Amino acid sequence: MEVIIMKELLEGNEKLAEENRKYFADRHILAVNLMGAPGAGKTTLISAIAKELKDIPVGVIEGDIASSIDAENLEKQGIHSSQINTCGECHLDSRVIRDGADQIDMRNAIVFVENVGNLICPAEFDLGEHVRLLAASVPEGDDKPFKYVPMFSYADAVVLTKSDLKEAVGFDRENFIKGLHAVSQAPVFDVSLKKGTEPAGISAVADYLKKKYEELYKA
Ligand SMILES: Nc1nc2c(ncn2[C@@H]2O[C@H](COP(=O)(O)OP(=O)(O)O)[C@@H](O)[C@H]2O)c(=O)[nH]1
Ligand SMILES: [Mg+2]
Repeated sequence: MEVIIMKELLEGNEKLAEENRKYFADRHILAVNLMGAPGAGKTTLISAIAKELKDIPVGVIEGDIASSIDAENLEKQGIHSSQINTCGECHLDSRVIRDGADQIDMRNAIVFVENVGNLICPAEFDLGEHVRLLAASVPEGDDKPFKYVPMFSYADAVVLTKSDLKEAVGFDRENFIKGLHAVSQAPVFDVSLKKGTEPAGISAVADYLKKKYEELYKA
């Protein structure tokens, strides 16, 4: 796999984001910027959504500071993926998204951008996406919407991942929702994708994205 290297912090990110939006529209692509902390379950989520979305192909532009582990794993599952290495930068920018999209070269598809894992920098960079999805995992704690306001207010929808761990870690969902509602009205999807168990809650996320896709391209 040829890994795309992100070389410099972007000037004119907004302009390139608009160009990406046009590029995606020309190809009938719904672009989803998936953000979240390292280990929140982003790659697991993409793979489960791809299985659920049987009639819409899914592609992935993977962003990591180093390695191509996620893209290689997704490719093994038959999910077309490209890998960007940001070389230490804590977010992706619009220019590399275009390179990643060219590499997977898809049409009539939902393309996820798995952003670099953290709850801070990605909320400052428009990539030309249509949907901003935040994976917030239960073990991170129910207080995170109070602490990471820019990220939680940036997201169009929140996937509460690792819901199977609620009891084990004493997660107070009401407090989480209180924090979220103070800054956002984004819908919340509770999902559990624990290895070796039946997936729970994933069809609602897939339906949400399918509806967004159809609103854009099948109206
Ligand atoms: N218990 C549990 N573990 C999960 C769930 N989703 C993901 N994981 C595990 O969490 C770890 C990190 O997942 P990954 O998808 O790589 O996270 P990423 O770094 O955000 O892409 C892996 O060991 C996954 O198997 C879940 O719903 N429940
Ligand atoms: Mg990942």
